[in-house]
Amino acid sequence: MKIIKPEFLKSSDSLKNCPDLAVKEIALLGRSNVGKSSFINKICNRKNLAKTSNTPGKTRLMNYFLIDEKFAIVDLPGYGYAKVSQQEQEKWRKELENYLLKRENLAFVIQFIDGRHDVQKNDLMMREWLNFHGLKTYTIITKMDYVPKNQILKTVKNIEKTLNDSAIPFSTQTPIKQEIWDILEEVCD
Ligand SMILES: Nc1nc2c(ncn2[C@@H]2O[C@H](COP(=O)(O)OP(=O)(O)OP(=O)(O)O)[C@@H](O)[C@H]2O)c(=O)[nH]1
Ligand SMILES: [Mg+2]
Repeated sequence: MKIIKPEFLKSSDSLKNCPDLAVKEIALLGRSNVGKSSFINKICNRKNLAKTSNTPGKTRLMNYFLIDEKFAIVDLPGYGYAKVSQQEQEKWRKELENYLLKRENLAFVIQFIDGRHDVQKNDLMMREWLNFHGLKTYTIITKMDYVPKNQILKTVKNIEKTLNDSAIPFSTQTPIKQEIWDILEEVCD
């Protein structure tokens, strides 16, 4: 797969404001700052299609990207951003759950885990929730360029063990692995 025409479609604050689409969509889920927006830019080979930032909590809306008119990617707000008020976090959690449980276009979720750290408690809680509701989920480990070469295998194995799922390493600094394209292909038919 080679992405030729990626386009930003719209931002949505809730399920009811999500676009009417004729294609399926993939939702990107992970803690703030894990690299979800950077992932979109990398696979689309664009610098600023999705807004990235060193300041966590940049993405507060669900951002829709239409990829070659074949599928959509939804960049979801990162969880675990402490500076957002408790009340706002709770409101967003409800919107997110509503979206994940009811969005008909949703094919599967990709959960992003930061390769520099162990799986965090909120990552695990999120995964348990996804599993409980039977949502199909893939795992991608980000920022692998920070992980020393001799630690890569251990890092991947640790995360796989904690989540009880296979995980694909990823970095904005190195070529994209075929397994990632394989996942994206799945949503095209
Ligand atoms: N070195 C390196 N930096 C990365 C990688 N992925 C993301 N970053 C950096 O990490 C920071 C956060 O990346 P974002 O893509 O904005 O993270 P996000 O998950 O979209 O964050 P929110 O929108 O807050 O949920 C940015 O400064 C990125 O440049 C990576 O693979 N390697
Ligand atoms: Mg983002």
